[in-house]
Amino acid sequence: MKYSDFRSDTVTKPTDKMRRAMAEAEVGDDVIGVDPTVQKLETLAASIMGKEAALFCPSGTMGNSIAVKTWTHELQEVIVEAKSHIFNLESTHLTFISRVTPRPLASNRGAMDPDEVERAIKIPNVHTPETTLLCVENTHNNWGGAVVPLSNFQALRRVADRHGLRLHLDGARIYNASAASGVPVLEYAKCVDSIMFCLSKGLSAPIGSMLAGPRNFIDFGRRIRKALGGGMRQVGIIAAAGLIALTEMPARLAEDHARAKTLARGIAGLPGVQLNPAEIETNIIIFGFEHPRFPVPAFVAELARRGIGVLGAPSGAGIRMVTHKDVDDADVEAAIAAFRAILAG
Ligand code: TLP
Repeated sequence: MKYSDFRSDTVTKPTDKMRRAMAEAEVGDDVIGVDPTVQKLETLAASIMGKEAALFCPSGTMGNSIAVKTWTHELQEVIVEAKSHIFNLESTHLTFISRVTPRPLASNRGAMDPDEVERAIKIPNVHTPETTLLCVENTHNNWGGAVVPLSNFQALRRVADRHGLRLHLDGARIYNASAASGVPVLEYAKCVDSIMFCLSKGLSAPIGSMLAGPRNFIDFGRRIRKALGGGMRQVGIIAAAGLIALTEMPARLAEDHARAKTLARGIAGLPGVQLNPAEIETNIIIFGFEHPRFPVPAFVAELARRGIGVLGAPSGAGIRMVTHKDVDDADVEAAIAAFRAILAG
């Protein structure tokens, strides 16, 4: 039986072209700074994002951790969005690595209210931490792949400038945001001091994320990456796939978004499924699921038994499904059929 894997776009396998490029990559010791393929990737990423420099990181998590560590120091506070990856899955890293306090703020589908952000900025005194960094996420994973509008970035930039805050973008899926909105990635990147984006999700590279920003930020970030154990040697072998991810894969993301819409329309309205297909903007579908016969884990297991991989949503009461290069129209049809067979029975 075929397994249709909707658990995440992180499951994408490298393309044949990536594998060939990996086999043939020119490499050197990147810790010494002599891997030509990594240098090519870092230069390209920096220029696409309009930043002075970029750093190849083993994961998005490490890219975000380096950014927070580099922009802050202890006794400081970071404003984060309440459902963001940085807050929900990385706040222990913020406290462990950077020793800063995350201050979560609610949002409208990932877009924080600039006035609320302004009110949350602390005037430092002997009692309180100083607010020095604001983090945003686009697309917003936990808000079901919602696209945060460029106008929100511009408004947050003005707030950050008024108060001397740095602005960091967790743009793990910034190319999905761009594909859905038509806004070039550079326009989002222009509004922020630093951006992390992943090559290993919808763009299908096997490993790797980029962190881009000012030269001195990246120089210090390179030291932090080494301190965290992320200094990698002949890693051009991985960067070679990243180059293809960056140059060739963004163009196909609209296909994933169209499939997510088809999938959402196909399962919305089935017993237990709480989903408004109109809210699906990109490749992530998160929906509430409540069914008298199937608690979420039982339903997830039943789908898996029928060859459909999904994950329980981070909130616990729902389910997440993600479309990507390695699921096609037949996988979407199979998923819809499995949902119908289980729930309509
Ligand atoms: N997201 C993963 C899981 O961690 C949930 C996924 O399957 O979606 N920022 C955002 C917005 C992310 O979604 C992720 C990973 C990261 C950062 C971390 O990237 P990695 O997994 O490369 O450390």
